[in-house]
Formats: sequence, structure tokens, C-alpha cells
Amino acid sequence: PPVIRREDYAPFAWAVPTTRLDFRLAPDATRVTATLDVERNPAADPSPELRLNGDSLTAESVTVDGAPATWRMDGPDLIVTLPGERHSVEIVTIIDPSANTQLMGLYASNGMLCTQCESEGFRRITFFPDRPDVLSTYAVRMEGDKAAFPILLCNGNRVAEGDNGDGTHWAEWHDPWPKPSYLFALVAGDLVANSKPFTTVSGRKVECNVWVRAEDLARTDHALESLHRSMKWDEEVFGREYDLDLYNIVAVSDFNMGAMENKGLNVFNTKYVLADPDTATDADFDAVEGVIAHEYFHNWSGNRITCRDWFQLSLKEGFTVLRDQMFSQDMRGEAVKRIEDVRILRAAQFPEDAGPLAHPIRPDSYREISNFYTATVYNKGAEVIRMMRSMVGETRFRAGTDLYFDRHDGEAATCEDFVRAIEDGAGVDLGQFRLWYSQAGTPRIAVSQMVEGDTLKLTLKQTVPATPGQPDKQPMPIPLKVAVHSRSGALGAEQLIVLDSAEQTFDLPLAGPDPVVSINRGFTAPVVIERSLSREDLVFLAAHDDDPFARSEALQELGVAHLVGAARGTLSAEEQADGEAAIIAAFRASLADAALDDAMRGELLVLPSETYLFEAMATGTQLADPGAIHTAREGLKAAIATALAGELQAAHARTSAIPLDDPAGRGARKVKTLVLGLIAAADPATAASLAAAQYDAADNMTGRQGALMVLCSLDVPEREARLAAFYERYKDNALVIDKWFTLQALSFHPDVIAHVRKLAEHPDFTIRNPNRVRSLHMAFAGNPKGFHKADGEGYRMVADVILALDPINPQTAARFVPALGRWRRIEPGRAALMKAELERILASGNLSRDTFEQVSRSLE
Ligand code: B3K
Ligand code: ZN
Repeated sequence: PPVIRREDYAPFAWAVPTTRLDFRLAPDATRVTATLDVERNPAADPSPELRLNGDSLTAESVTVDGAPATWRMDGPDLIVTLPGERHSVEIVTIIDPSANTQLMGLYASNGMLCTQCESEGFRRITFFPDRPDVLSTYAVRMEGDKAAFPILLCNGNRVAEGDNGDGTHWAEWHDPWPKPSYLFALVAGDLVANSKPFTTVSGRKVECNVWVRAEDLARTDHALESLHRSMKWDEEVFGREYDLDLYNIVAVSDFNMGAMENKGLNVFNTKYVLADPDTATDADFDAVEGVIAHEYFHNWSGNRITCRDWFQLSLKEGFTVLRDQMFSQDMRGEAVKRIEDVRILRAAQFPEDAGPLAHPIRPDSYREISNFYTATVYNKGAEVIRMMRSMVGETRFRAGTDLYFDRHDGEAATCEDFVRAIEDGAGVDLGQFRLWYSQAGTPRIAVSQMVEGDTLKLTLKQTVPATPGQPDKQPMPIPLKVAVHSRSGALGAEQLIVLDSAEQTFDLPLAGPDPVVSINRGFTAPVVIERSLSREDLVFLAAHDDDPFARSEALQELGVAHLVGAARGTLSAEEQADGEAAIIAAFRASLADAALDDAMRGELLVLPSETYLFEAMATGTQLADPGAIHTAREGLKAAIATALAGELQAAHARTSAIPLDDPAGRGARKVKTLVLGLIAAADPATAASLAAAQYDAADNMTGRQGALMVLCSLDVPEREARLAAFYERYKDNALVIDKWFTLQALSFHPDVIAHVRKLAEHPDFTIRNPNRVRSLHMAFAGNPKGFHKADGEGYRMVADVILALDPINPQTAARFVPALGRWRRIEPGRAALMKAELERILASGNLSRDTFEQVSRSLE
């Protein structure tokens, strides 16, 4: 497959002011007639040929201005010869949605028909200039069987409908806003809506609908309320008002991603729509709210202003992730949400940035764009814009985004356009800052300090590690919020410093004797801080820092230092004991601190994840040993639980007594399951009976799932009984059965691989449904113990899944590759086994573009 380069961008030779589409819907043969009004683009090199992208399409007929056309195929694309300045091109294609297992283009899901076009799915529906810089106004007519497809939806507004009287009916839709083809959507199915109008700030009434199958209607209120909250928030915080009279959301059960922001017609994975306390956890509720918000915010950051080309993906995704994170921070509390987002960044993006698939947030080349919907483009992209916001402050940032929305409304823009709008609107020079768009790799900052009189001299040295294709890096501007506290208890004031050269010393005022530096407060920059603060200083910060984020960071730092030392086997017996004692003391303090609420307490009781420890252990020339990390982490959990047995059981009892609808209930449920997990590490029998009791008493999914999670890792009789009860209770609910698969795939049970193999044979398992594949196999690939089993059986199983899935759904198959791609930073025994699996995949031949690109890059 060819490599596509950002520097090769050229505008398209033709404009397509209007597009008419006519669909005769049938599950196995849908007839599509597309009429494109085209005219020469004066801004592009003239060409007598119009290249229309196709993917697995054949043209039934092609006419130009009503007469047979001169056309030919060039690989998958259709090339039409056009003599004049302006023409009308009509093309007929016939597609088979029921055979579409890739879930790109028009496909069948659970009896309905729906579309997914981003990035290049529209070309599987009809021949079209399927690139985001070709904006067109769409008029769509669809016709189909009335019983099978009583509801017919498309982008924009419904302008006409009718019944043919022969069992078929039709509808016509018009979207007044010009859009790229990737935002096209159509849905036909037997759906019901939960509706509630929203009145915009200027007084316009918007009909909001959440469309689902009838049996799911009772679980749609949270999604609908989340939509209303998002609409209001975007008006207040970014000054963005909705621009159609209708906002439709449809839930489908077969979906490659979370959701899709199609103009006026979002298509969602059911997982991010359906929620009630009996079937969804508190985390699921948060995820629904976050994804609903994300897709809604795209209406401005993505749809009104779209991307010039796919290299600019972070323009819409990074910005929209930042917007949804800010929204959720406002809805649910700033610190806890920030801690969660940083945890995700470290678990997903840092490893990506340190591995063979590392790429800048604005990539320079790709073979398959689907492989670039990454944590780097999304989450690091959000961090980069968050840094701009931290540097200029809220008010000036808003002036910058106002200018951006105003200046580029209706355009297909670039990341450069965004940066320039922030520069002009906020009045800031982001010249050097642009390096964040072009350089990959997580910067590392070495910290040293010296006291001189009443000043602390803080010396920071930055290095940006080499990444594939980028051996040498330049220093980047790194904004860091810092405060210099005193061990006497006096807290220093927070200030923002910007490290913009390789090495720099900052003079900071002392708050008192024995300074302790709190750095990167609130995680102002997506970097790794390298320092060796004493255990006492970290314990001090964990207990006293006035920034709750910094408190949790101090505890993480304490845990990482100890666990990496333990995994490397470099701790003396005394260091081992002292490290454990410090962490135990910090946990004891968190459990006892009456000033903390449980939501924050819960964050403080989370030990660094194995993935994060893997990153911390594999630094410089050192390699990670997943086996040693697992043993060290489980050992620490056991030590904590042995020392704090009474406190943990008391915390479990206290939190168990807080009722479901108490405002403190969410935090309590989090703490309850965390302490149960700790107890299990030291005292499986007690944990098993507490977990069984928690399961039996639970009146909500959070408590039930938490209990079952703990039971799943234990070899106890309570395990089987509760798993069976859970299955029996929820066997008709696909999303909950996904949880049942996931809990077993993620467990630390000694037989986890055998369990996963058996589950893959379960009648409810199907490799054709992405949620199910993710619930079993993707979960397993993220199980640090099972996946990294020393004999390579876990690697083999994941490689087998990639090979089996690739011909069916390449996008989802390729998403398994990064787990194996981490081999270079892992101890030699496992590395060889992982590499051998990648080579086996590559040797099998006939791979999709998606999987080929990821596997070959992982072996380079
Ligand atoms: N924009 C979509 C992603 C679609 C990816 C298709 N390969 C979802 C989102 O980020 O909102
Ligand atoms: Zn998005």
C-alpha cells in the first residue's frame, strides 16, 4: 500500500456545490443514485478529469449532463472526463449492506441499516471525492420497506415524506450546511425516540431525539439529559449555539468506535447511550455523558470547521477532547476528572509515544488513516491545546477560540490555522510552541534544586527522546505550574513557569525552611518529571499539598519509585521495608483524612497501573519485566492490606452503608471496591465472603460489577456461583454480557488463558461484533498478567485473533497490534516471543492495509 504524505496536499480540481442522493434501501442490494453538480475549482490546477474515489464499488451507469459519459476505472477509483466548466454527473451503484462486515459505509446492524463514513467510508456507498476539503450541500431521498424500516433518518431536516401504498415509504432530507462526505449519515430501522426540546440561547427550539430499539427506551434519559447539558455548556463556555432545528442520536449495537458526529445525526455505539443504575456503572454513566458531549461539541469543532486533510485530524479531535474534558470537569469536579484523564494519557498515550508507532499529533505520513485515530492525536492533542490555554489564561484563550470559530467558519482548516487564531486572538507568540505539532515523543524533565538565601534555584533540563523518523529533537516550550512548599507546613504560592530551552534555572521564593517543590501541578504539561524526592517529602506532599492533583501525583511517585526498584530487584531489605512503610502510612492517612471526600479518597487509593510501571521501568537502556512488575505490585497490595486490615474492613463497612442515591454514594462505591481489591491481596477468604455479600446486596451495577471483579481473580467457590448468577440475570442484555466477558478476561486468575479460550467458544461470543471482541480479546490484551504470561501463550492468542479478524474487520484487527508492538522495551525472553508473533502475522500475507501498516512499523 502506498504512503500518503502531508506535504503532497493539493486542493481538489473540482468543487461539488450540491449532491443529491437517492437510496432504494434493501439489506442485501441497496441501489444508490448520486447526482453531483460539479464545477472547476479556480484555486486548483485545472484538469479535464474528475477522480471519484471508490472502495469495492462497481458503477452500474455513469452519465454526464444526462448523456453517457467517458469514464474509466483506475484501481478502485472512477475517472470521468469532463470537457467543460460545470457539469452534472450521475452515477448508479448497488451495494450489499448485509455483507459489510467492516462496518464502514452502509451496513446492517441488528435489523437496521446505518452508516459510518469517517474517514473513508463514503466511497463504499458511492463514487465521490471522498476527502474532507470537498464540501457539498446534500439533498437525500430514501425509500424502503415500511415494516422493516419504519423510521428513515438523515442529516439536516426532513422536508417531505410519503407512503407508496405498496408496503414501502420514503422520506426526503435536506442539510443546509455544506459538509464533507465523512459527515454524511443515514439510518433506517425500527426505532423509538426519547425526545425533549432544547431552547437555545437565542430562543430557537431544537427537537432532540435519542433513537433506540423499543426495549432500550427506558435507559435513554441520561443520554438525553447529557445532550442538553452539553448544549447549554457550549453556549456558556465557548459561545457556541446549535444551528439546526433537529438533533438526532441513534444507538447501534455494531460499531467500530464510540460514536460519530455526523451533522445533525450522530450514530452511537449503544455502550455510550444506554445507562440505568441496574445495568451501567458510575463509570459508564460518566462515559455516556463524556461521549455525548464530545460528539455534540464536534458540531462546531469538526463540522462547522472541518479538516483540510486527515493529517489535520487533531484539529478537530484534540480540540474536541479538550472541550469534553473541560465539560466533564465542570459537571463532576475538576481534580478527580483531571486525575482520571492523566491516568488515561499515561496508560494509552505515553506507551504509544515511546514505541514503534510513535507519531506527532499532526502526523507526516500514513498508509491507512484509520490507524491514526490514536491516543496521541486525541489525548495528547488535547493536552497541547490545554497548554496553550494554561499559558494565556482562560479569558485570552476564549478570545483565541472566538477568533478561530469566526475566521474559519464554513472552511476546511489546518492545525496551523488554529494556532494562528490563538496567537492573534490571545496575543501570544506560539512560534516555538508549534514544535508540539511536529515532534513526537514524551519530553522528560530532570529536576534539581539549590537554596540560595531566600530563593530556591530550580534547574530543569528537558530532553525529547528520539522516535521513529525523528532522531534529533529541539527543546519545546513546556508550561509548568509550580509551588515551593516548606516542610514546616507553610505552603508556597502557585506560579506558572515556561521551560523553553534545553536547560534553565528559575528563581522561586521560599515559603519557609526545608523546601519541597510541587511541580507540574494539575499536569500542565504532558511530560515525565524525573526527580528523586525523598520519601518524606513525597509523604508530605501526599498529605498536605493544596493542589489535590499534586497530592495524588505524590502518591503515584512514591509508588512508582518503590515498585520499579522492587521489580528491578535493586532494593535492599531495609529499603523495601521503608518504602512499604511509607506507602502504608500514606494509605492510612488517606483512609483516615476526614477532610477528603470519597471520590478523592478513591483516587488516592489507586496504585500506579502495571502499564505505567512498565513505562517507568523501561527507561533509557533499561527493559521492562512485566512478570516482576506484577509480582512487586501484588506484593505491595498484600503488604498494605496486611498492615491496614482493620482500616480497610472498616472502610468497606462504612461505604457499604451509604445508599445508592446519596450524593456521597458515587465516591463511596469507588472506595468500597478499591478496598475490597486490596483486602483480596492479603486475605482472599475474607475478601471472597465480603465480595459475595456485596454482590448479593447490591442494588446497582457499580457494586455488583466491583464485587464480581474481585471474585474473578480469586480461586474460590463464590466465583463460579456469582458469575453464573450474573449471566442468568443479564443474558438478554448485550452490554452487560460484554461486562461478563471483560471481567473474566481481565482477571488475575491463574487459569485466565484457559477461561478466555473457553469464552471464545461460548454461544454468545461472535467475532463479528466489535463490542464483543473488545469485551473479550481486547480486554485480555490489556491484562498485564495473562497477556504477558512468560511462555508466550497470551501473545499467540492475540496474534490468532488479529489473523482471524483481519479479513472481517481490519480496523478493529489493527487495534490489537500495538500490544505486541511493545516488544523492544521488554525483557529479551518475552520480546522474542512477541516479535515472533508479529513476524508470523506479517508472513501470513494478504493482510489489510490497516494491519499491514501497524505490523510492519512494529517490526522496523
Ligand atoms: N470522529 C469519530 C471517529 C471516527 C473514526 C473512524 N475510523 C469519533 C469521534 O472522535 O468523535
Ligand atoms: Zn471526536
